[in-house]
Amino acid sequence: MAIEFTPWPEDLAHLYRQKGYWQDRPLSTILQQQSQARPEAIAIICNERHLSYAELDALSSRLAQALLARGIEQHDTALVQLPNCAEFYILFFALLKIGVAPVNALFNHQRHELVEYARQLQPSLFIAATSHALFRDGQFVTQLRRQHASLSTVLLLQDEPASPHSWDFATHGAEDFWTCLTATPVGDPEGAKAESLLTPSAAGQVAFFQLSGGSTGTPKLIPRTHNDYLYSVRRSAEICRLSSDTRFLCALPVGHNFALSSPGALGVFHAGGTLVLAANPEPLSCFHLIAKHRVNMTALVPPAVSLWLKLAETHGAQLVSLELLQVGGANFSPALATQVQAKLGCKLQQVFGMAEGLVNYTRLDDPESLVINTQGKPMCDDDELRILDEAGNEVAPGEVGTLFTRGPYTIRGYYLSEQHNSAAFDPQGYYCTGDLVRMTPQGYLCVVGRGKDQINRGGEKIAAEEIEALLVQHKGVRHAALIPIADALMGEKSCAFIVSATTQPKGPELRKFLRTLGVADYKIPDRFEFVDTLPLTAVGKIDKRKLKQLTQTGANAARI
Ligand code: AMP
Ligand code: DBH
Repeated sequence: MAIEFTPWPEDLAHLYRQKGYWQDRPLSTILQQQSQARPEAIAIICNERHLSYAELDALSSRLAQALLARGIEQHDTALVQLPNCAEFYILFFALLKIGVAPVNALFNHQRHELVEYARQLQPSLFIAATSHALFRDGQFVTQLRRQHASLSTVLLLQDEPASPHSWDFATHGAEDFWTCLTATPVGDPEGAKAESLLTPSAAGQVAFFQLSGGSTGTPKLIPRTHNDYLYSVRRSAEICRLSSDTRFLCALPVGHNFALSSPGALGVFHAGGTLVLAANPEPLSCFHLIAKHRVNMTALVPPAVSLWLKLAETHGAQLVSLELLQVGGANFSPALATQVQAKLGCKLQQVFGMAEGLVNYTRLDDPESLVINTQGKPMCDDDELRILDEAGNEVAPGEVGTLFTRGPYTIRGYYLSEQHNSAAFDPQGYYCTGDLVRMTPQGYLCVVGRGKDQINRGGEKIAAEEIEALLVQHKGVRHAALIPIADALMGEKSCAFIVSATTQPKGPELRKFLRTLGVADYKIPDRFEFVDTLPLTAVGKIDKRKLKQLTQTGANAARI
C-alpha cells in the first residue's frame, strides 16, 4: 500500500502540473539523466574516492537489486543514519529506484531520536555506520530488531580500512553494507532484465521523509513527494545558476534539507556538477578541500561563517576558487553578512528555508542592501504567503507577523499526525511556519523572530517541549521550561529553568540523565537555572517571555 500523506487539493495539483512544476517523474531521474548525458563526469568526491555518474548509477542499481533480493518491497520504509559520505547517495538513489521511502536521521542523533523515528515509520530496513557510538557493538541493533518485527534487513557501513569497532554482525542479524552491495553480480546477462525490475514509487507519492525541527513533544516526519521535491531542486538549481561546472562543497549534514535540495547535492547532480564531501564545516579541513578540488560554491549555517571569517584572515588564499557562499538555517546578522565578500572573496546568498517546503533565496544579482539585510524571496511565483497578526488578520504592509505558506512544494500535513496537523495547518492548507517575518516593498522577507516554542542553536533546532518532557522524568524535577538564551557564536543556546521536587538535582546530574535517555548532544541544555516557581501567563501557561526577559536582564532567577 502506498505511503500515507496529505494530498494537495485537486485544483491546485492540476495548476502545478499545468504550470510545469510537477512533471510526474521520479526523483531518481536526476541521476539517470546524468548517467546517460555525462557518464564519465565526476559526481562525488569523498576523501580519495571519485565516483562518476555512471558509477553512482550502477552502484545504486546494484544495491537496489540486493535489497529486493532480501525481500524489501516497494512502499516499505527505511531508517537511515549515515555520516557525510558517498554511500549516503548510493543508498538514497537505490531506495528511490525501488520505491522505498527513507528517513535520514542526522548523524548526531542518538538512541532517543532513532527509537522515535522507528516507532513512527515501522521500517523494514535500517542502515547505519559503525563510526557512530551507538554501533560500536550490536546492542542497539538487537534492541531495534526486538522492538520492530517489521525490521528485516540491517546494513552497517564500516570505516575504511577495516573498522576498529567491528563486531559480529551476523549474531545481531546485520550485514556489512559493501558486502551486501558487491554480492550482487554486475554485467551478467540478467543485468538489463534486473534493471527493468526496479520500480520507483509513483511521482505523486511519497519519495522520502524529511525531519522537522519541530516544536512538539515528539519529532514530526515530513513526507515529501517526488513531484514536489524534484520541482524544488530544479528551481533551486536554476536560481543558483548551477551547471556542469559547479563544484559544490557539502559540509552540512548530508540529509539536511538545505544540503540536499537548496540546491544542495541533488541540485548539483541535476546540473551535472561535482559534489565534494566534507565531514563537517570545520574551516581548516574545508579550506583545504576547497583549494584541492577548486570548489566554487558551498552552503553554511551562521556559526560556521564566523569561524570561516576568522580563519580567512590567515588562510584566505585557499578560497580563490570560491564564488558563492549560501548562508541559512538561522538568523544571520548584517554585521557578519557585510564581511563575506571582503574576507572570503565570494558572493553571498541568504537562504531561508524549511524542511516542510518553502525556500526563499536572495538572487545572485540582487543589490547588496537586499542580500545583506533580507533572507530572500520565495523561489516560486505560486508560493502563497500570508503574514498574520495574533488575531489571524493580515498585517499592514511592512509590519511583523507570523508567516503562513502553501505552494507546489510545501507539505499539507505531517506524517500520521492528524491532531497536530489541525494546529500546524490552517483550514485553507497554509502551513504555520511559526516564524515572525516582515516583508519589504520588493517582496523580500526579513526573519525577525519566532513564535514557535523552539530553540535554534546555530541552525540545529530543539523542540522545547521534547526536552521538558524528558527532564520531568527525573525524580528530582517537578517542572521544567526550556528557553533560548543569546550566544555570540551560536546565535542561541538553550537554558532550562527547573523547579525541583524534593532534593535539588544539579546541572551535571540532569545532563547525565538526558544522556542516559539517549538524547542528541545538541539538545542537552547549555545552562540550568533552579527556581522556586515558574511565572505563569493569565491563562496559566508558563510565561516564557518573562523567563527570557529574566535571562536578558541578568536578574537573579531565584527571585521569580
Ligand atoms: P525546519 O522546519 O526544522 O526545517 O526548520 C526551519 C526553520 O529554520 C525555519 O522555520 C526558521 O525558523 C529557521 N530558519 C531557516 N533559515 C533561516 C534563516 N535564513 N534565517 C532565520 N531563520 C531561519
Ligand atoms: O533550516 C532549514 O531547515 C533550511 C535552511 C535553508 C532548509 O530546510 C532549507 C534551506 O531548505
